[in-house]
Amino acid sequence: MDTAKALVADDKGLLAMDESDPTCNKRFAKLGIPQTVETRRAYRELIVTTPGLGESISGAILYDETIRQKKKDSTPFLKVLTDAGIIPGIKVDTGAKDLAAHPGEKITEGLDGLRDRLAEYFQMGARFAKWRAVIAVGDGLPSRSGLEANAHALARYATLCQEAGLVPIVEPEVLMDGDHTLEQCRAATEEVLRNVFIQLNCQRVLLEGMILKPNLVLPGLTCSQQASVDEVTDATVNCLLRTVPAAVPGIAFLSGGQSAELASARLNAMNVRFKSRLPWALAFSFARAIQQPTLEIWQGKEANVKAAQQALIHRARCNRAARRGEYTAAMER
Ligand code: 5MM
Repeated sequence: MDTAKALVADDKGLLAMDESDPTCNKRFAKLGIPQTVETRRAYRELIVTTPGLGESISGAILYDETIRQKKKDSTPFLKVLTDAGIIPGIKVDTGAKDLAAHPGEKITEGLDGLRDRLAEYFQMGARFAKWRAVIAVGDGLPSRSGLEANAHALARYATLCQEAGLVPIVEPEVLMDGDHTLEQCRAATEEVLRNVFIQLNCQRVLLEGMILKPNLVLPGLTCSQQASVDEVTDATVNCLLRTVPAAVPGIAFLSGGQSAELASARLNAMNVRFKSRLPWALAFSFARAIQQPTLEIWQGKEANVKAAQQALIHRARCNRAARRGEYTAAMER
């Protein structure tokens, strides 16, 4: 419970840097950065050594490769993070695979052997974990059985985490891909969250000792009718009020492919308009919306490290300001 509270304290948020090797390589490839263990390590060193990162970031989500890596001078990343006041976390799912007999739907794997892996990560110094379920919206999707299977896996993972002394970040992500409307996303997200909390209760998860990491309620990327910031924030907060128990200390949104600025603006609007009326903290746990500008500036070149770190700290500060309802477009100039 203390760790869960600390992850959303002081208007800070989480930095997701848990890209698996294939995802990290894909992002590198787009920018012409070599896809090697060393470039991935160097990029993660750039992130964890960013001066002042701990002023806006409470926790960093690592990946199995990254949690074992060190700076060039041999200091473990785990030590660098904890010295900066950042709580280390670890992604423990092993990825979303096709769900049998459910065309277009995925199930997240990784429960087999999880108890032993969690014990090892705890012993290494991790204090929270993350598992992501992926839900597509479309014709007949998500199916009831697809929803239930993913919610059940999230809940099994969450109880195992708490048994091991790790805070589970529970991430059911309704994807932005597709032409579905805001209303379809709202309906799917509400159904997903309802199922997730039913399963979390069934599996005896301590709600005070977890963090929810959901999507915002948004129209699909190719939907002809996009939504205003106020429409998105209304739909998102109302959906969460209907489904997330007040005992949960914090909700840390994923960015899901939104631009960095829009993710900050929407988080800000939610906090400006609703903060005083909400039982949980509304925070962030972004990957792309924090890292993308940094990656584009870095381009794999040592000479760009400082500028890339400045971009990272800027996004982290913008999102901390958004938690306070103090983010403005002027901050981007
Ligand atoms: C960093 O991306 C994570 C998933 O990585 P893999 O697909 O390679 O396993 C992902 O779980 C991430 O933590 C969340 O989706 C949040 O990232 P965004 O970019 O949506 O903020």
